[in-house]
Amino acid sequence: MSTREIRVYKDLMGANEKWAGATRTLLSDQDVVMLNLIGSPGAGKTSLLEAMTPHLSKQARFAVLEGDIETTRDAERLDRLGVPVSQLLSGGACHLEARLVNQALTDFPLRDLDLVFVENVGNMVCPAEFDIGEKAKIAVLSITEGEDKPLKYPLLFREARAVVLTKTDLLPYLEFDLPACRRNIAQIDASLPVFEVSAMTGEGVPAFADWVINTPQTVL
Ligand SMILES: Nc1nc2c(ncn2[C@@H]2O[C@H](COP(=O)(O)OP(=O)(O)OP(=O)(O)O)[C@@H](O)[C@H]2O)c(=O)[nH]1
Ligand SMILES: [Mg+2]
Repeated sequence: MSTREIRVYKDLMGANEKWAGATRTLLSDQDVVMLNLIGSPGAGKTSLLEAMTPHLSKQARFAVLEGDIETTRDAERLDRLGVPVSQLLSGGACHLEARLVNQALTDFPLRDLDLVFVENVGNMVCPAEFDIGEKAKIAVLSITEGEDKPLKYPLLFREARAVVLTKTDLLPYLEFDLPACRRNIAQIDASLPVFEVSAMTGEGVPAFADWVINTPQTVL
């Protein structure tokens, strides 16, 4: 009688949940809040972090974990501003997994930090499905992507605790319907705060940074 082998791989999400849980415990023990920025490639996530840095660094001690498929380019951008930063390479995956984030966090001096931002791999879909142990997910949507995106990719907007609408300096040049975009976001979750920002002009950046700093952890 011949035998045949069937390999079964399971519980991948379960393993991810365990690492996410370990991270949550690690961060709450050290009283550090971690925010997971999620948005399409080029939505302006790194630019938002760069623009927030002068304002945030006056009020909080923060570090950044940069998620990408390849290169250390984004980490280099934050490093140039003096922000403590590590680059996480996803190995081709479209999202960061909790284990990699946990490993990187254990190398940070968490005792000296109040906040950690994770810039997830540029993607509006996959990262929203994965818990990495963050306190809150933040949706980053640029106005160049179109006002219909919250309706077409609702999971991110269901999971997020806030939305940052980026590149508002381009509003005069686009047919982007801002009120419709706000209505579409509200259709997914009417309680979501929406911040309109331009990393280029700096408009709206302090308001979002203040929200990050002043929002009680219990609300996030
Ligand atoms: N006009 C304008 N352009 C912006 C703004 N923010 C970012 N950009 C431009 O958008 C492009 C992408 O910006 P990034 O900050 O690299 O976007 P990202 O979301 O970090 O991209 P990935 O990490 O590759 O997913 C760059 O050319 C930026 O200069 C903005 O507020 N206004
Ligand atoms: Mg980036």
